[in-house]
Amino acid sequence: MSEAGHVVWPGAANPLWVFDWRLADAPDEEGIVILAAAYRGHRVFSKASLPSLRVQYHGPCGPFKDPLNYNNAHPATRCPRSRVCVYSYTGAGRRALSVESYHTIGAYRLTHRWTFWEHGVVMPRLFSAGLQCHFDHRHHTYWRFDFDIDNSRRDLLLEYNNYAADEGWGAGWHPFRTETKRVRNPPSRRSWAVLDRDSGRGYHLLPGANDGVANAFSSSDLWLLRYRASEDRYGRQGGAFADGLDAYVNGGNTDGQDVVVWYCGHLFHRVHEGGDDWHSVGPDLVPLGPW
Ligand SMILES: [Cu+2]
Repeated sequence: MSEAGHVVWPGAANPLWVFDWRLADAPDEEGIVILAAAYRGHRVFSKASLPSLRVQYHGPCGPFKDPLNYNNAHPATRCPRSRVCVYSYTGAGRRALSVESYHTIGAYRLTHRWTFWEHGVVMPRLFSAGLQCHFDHRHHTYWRFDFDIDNSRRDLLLEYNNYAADEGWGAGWHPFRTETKRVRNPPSRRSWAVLDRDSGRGYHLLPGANDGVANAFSSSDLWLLRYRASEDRYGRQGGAFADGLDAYVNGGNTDGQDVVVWYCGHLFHRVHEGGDDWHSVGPDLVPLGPW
């Protein structure tokens, strides 16, 4: 079974966001998938998804790979008749649309939410509560963003560090012209952006305050890849012991190509806080340029 829908928001007369969404069952388990998303008539992603969620214990449990699928999703109060809830609200004076699913896996309770703001900001989030095992642990949350800014051609990824010189993209911005993987560096306010080289439109990816930094279990925070259809494995990406992403970093040209960005947030649960505390991870995606 699955659920799917089409969003034109806030209305057909003057839509800000248009996209399709889908929540599928095993083995295509990658949470709520956003497809063919456009903001103000310009394509942002061809696909955005959460194909891997790996739990690492600081103790004799796991590791686990948790699937987010239709089968372990449940209707929640706001939408009692569906497993995916699509709703609008206003926050800080701005309108937003969220697409959300609530899942249970063993003792874990998980909410996966995509929020699309009227000023173009996108907030993917994973919220987690519940203790499966009485040890501190991290939920490593992998989002895959198949950006197609305007179209699938001519995209480029840049990295910002406050110490870096201006190479023609503005102070602090450095372009990556081949496939690479990166870790967060909060002291230099490290962040990333995907830019369409023709239109100058792009999206700035800002790590969330609780997203943590990679460790040996999850060796990177961001992977920049050239799009290859064979590397979209739906929910089959990696396993409990490895994310399998490093195998995709093999020198592909990413300068003015169709690029894919994987981003990992590391959600930390301290056992002494008990199981009822909800924690969240996820980056903010902020539009850059003339949208
Ligand atoms: Cu947890």
